[in-house]
Amino acid sequence: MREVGFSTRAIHAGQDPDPVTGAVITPIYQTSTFAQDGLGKHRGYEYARSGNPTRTALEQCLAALEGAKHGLAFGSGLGAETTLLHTLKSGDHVVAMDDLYGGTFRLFEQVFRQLGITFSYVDARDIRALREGLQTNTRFVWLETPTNPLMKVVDIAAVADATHQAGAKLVVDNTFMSPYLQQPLSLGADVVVHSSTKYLGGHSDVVGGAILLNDDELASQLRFLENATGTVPGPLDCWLVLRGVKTLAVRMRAHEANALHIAECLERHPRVLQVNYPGLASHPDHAIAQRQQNGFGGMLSFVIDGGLESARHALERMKLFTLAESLGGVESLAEHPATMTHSSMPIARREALGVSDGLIRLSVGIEDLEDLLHDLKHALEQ
Ligand code: P1T
Repeated sequence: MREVGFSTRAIHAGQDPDPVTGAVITPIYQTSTFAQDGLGKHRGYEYARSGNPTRTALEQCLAALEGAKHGLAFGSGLGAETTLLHTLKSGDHVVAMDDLYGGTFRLFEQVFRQLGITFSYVDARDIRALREGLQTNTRFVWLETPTNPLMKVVDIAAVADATHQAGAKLVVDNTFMSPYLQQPLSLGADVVVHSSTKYLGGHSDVVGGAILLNDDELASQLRFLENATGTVPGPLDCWLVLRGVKTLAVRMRAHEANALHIAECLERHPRVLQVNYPGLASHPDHAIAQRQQNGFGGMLSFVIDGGLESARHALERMKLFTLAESLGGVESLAEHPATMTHSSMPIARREALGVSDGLIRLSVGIEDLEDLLHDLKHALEQ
């Protein structure tokens, strides 16, 4: 069959008109249970923790977008990660990228470490360091790329090779790029994780997560665990993400156009010490970003001179950029990683990484560029 394009999949995959009523949009099956026709006879759904048609539509759509055989939707990004980590057992080891969402780090260190799973951290841009970090009991190598909040870009194909040679699986958190800008499975990753709260939903009105993969055995283990542990999303939330992904391509292009321009302006600003945006030629990972991504996205971070007080002043002066955690919505957000999204990381670790007090992270929305630039210029005045 002829393969259709990304937006066609986003709008139609898993979303045939409703067979009973002809409804063009997948209904929100707001029900906790499904009538059965007899003992052991049902129509594909029994109890809504185990499955719900709105969730099925979302899972099929997301799988089609990531080029995956299997898709699972979850109640949050961390719910997806939790379920994936439950496939490990005491004594297993995970090598993670050193720069990660603070909540993921907290899940590793404060929840799963207690269960006997060990975690170590490397800058996976350095393949030699990664190889040295792999152990005989390493089950997963776990990456974000670009990373949150420093926007480091990791070579997924090179890491996949090293990971597979060690007999482990590569997990890539693709939240910052979305499947429109990066498809990790096609680069050799084994599992893709998303916080669908972000670009997939796209409108800051839902919390959700997803896992996409090709491995049949791991997929069925995850389905079992999702049902057994209850990390499921509700039908309305699935529907909101489904609606969001229909416009993913146009939104990502708009986010990127604004972000690139803002990154260039910040780079020239006298109060800005450093800009982390992989679309800038000055970014140390620009070449690999160009090679493995279909664009550079809407996330960036920068360091303002004067540390915490300067960052506080700038963030409190922004009007269009709302001071808030999260990212990926049509509206622009700004946040302070050291005291907000990454506050659960020990200070020494944060400082060693470069998550400094002067670091500000922007999720550049799709408002009019001139208005965003005006807001930032005003915020950066002394
Ligand atoms: O918030 P939740 O849907 O549970 O997803 C967690 C998560 C996972 N992975 C990445 C890369 C993320 O950025 C997040 C959540 N991040 C934020 C809330 C934030 O402001 O960075």
